[in-house]
Amino acid sequence: MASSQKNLSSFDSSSIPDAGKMRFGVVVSEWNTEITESLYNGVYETLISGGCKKENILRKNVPGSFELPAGALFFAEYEDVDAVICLGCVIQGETRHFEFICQAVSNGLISLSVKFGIPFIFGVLTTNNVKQAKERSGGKLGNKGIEAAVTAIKMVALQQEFENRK
Ligand code: DLZ
Repeated sequence: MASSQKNLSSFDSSSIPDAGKMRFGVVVSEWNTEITESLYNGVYETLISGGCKKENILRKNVPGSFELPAGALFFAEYEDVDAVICLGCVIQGETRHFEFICQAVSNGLISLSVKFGIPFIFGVLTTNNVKQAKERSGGKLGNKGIEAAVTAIKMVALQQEFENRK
């Protein structure tokens, strides 16, 4: 289903694993801050309602989305976290910044997942305009922050499932 018709935040809350013993890093880009703050609120509320303790949600800001992989790397190197959620909003402009930033972030995060063996979640809106971004950060198409938090919880639970079978 195309995202224009789907509420990105619709999920079955009974299928979300308990996040009571999980610890998350959240990296938030300061570009398009109104949007990224809404994404963060979605992440925070979803982690808390999933059972995560306040003190186990560690937040750091970075100047723009291009810096998200570096911020995520610092979490992996210096903090004991189970997953890192990266939040940004890249809006198509008149230059080619858009494609370079989006590619760098997605490639950077997948490389980090492979290097550190923990989930790095891509909570970055890549839209044509501010209207589309607002619709996806608490508007009529839900909040991608919620989706990012649910994905993080599910991926940590999956990893723990494998580890518990050792
Ligand atoms: C420079 C730039 C531009 C043009 N657009 C965005 C954007 O829409 N969203 C975003 O998160 N960041 C943008 N940036 C900033 C870059 O991500 C980065 O912070 C700078 O290029 C410095 O490395």
